[in-house]
Amino acid sequence: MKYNRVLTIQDISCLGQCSLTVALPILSACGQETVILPSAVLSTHTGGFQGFTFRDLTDDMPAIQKHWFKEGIRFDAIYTGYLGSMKQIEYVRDMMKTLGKDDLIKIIDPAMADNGSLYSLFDLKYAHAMGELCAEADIILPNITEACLMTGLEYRENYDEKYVKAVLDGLRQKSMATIILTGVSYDDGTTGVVVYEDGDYQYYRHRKLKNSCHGTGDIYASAFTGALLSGKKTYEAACIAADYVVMCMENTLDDDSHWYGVKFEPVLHKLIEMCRSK
Ligand code: PXL
Repeated sequence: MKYNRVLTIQDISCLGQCSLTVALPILSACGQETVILPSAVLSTHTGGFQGFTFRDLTDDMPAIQKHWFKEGIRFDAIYTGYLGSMKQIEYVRDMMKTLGKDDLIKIIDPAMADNGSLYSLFDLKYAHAMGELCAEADIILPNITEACLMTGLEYRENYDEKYVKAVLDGLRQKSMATIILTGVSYDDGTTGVVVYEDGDYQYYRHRKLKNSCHGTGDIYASAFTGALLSGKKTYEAACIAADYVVMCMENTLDDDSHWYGVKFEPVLHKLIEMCRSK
C-alpha cells in the first residue's frame, strides 16, 4: 500500500462527526500520514445546533505555511473541506503552489451547501470564490447543490440524466478537474455518485437509506481520498467511499438521538479491508 503525506485543511467541529474529526481518523485508517490544518474551531457544527462558538484560525495560516516551507515539509496530496473564510481560500491556493511535491494531488471538497441551501455561515460570494478554487484542483467532490452554486445552474430536487450531464458540463467549463458528483439519485430507492474523468461518465448506484445524514459528505470525501491515496483508481475509490458511507448510515439509523452525525468509527475496519483488497 502506498504511504503518502496528505495535508487536510478543514474545521474542527469539536462535537459533530464531520470535517477534521472524521478526516484525520479516516485518512490514518487508510494508512496515510495525515497532517492537519484547522481552519476554525467550533463547539459543534452549524447544522442544527444553536449558539455554537466559532474561532476563526485564518490569521494563523500564513505563519504555519511559512514554518512548513522553511522546514522543507512537502505534501503528496492536499485535501480541503469546510474552510473558515474567503481569505482562507486564497491561503489554500498559495499552499497548493508552495507546499506540494512535484506530483501533488489537489482534492477539493467544496463543503458549503446541501439540499438546495448554503450552510449558515456562507454567502454567494464565498460560493463563487470556492468555484475559482475548484478550477485549480485535480479532483473535486461537489454535491448537486454545490455544483449549482458554482455554475449558476438552477438547483432541482427532481431531475434526470440530462440535467446531471448539464451540471457536469457546467462544472467542466470552469474546471478541468476530475469530478465526483455526489448524491445523484434518479429514484426513491437508490442514490449514487457520478465520476467524470477523462471525458467518461460512470455512475455508481447504491441503496438510498435516507435523504441525507449530517457529515456524510465529509466522510465520503475523506474515505475517497484515503482509498485513492492507498492506491485505488478513481472510480474504485469513489465506489469504496460510497459503500463505506452506506455502512456508516446503516450503523446509525436506529438511533434517533444520534441526529447530528453518523457512527463511522465501529465500521472503520470495513473501510480498511476495502482499501487493502486487491
Ligand atoms: O459537514 C460539513 C460541515 C463541516 N463543518 C461545519 C459545518 C458543516 C455543515 O454544516 O457546519 C462547521
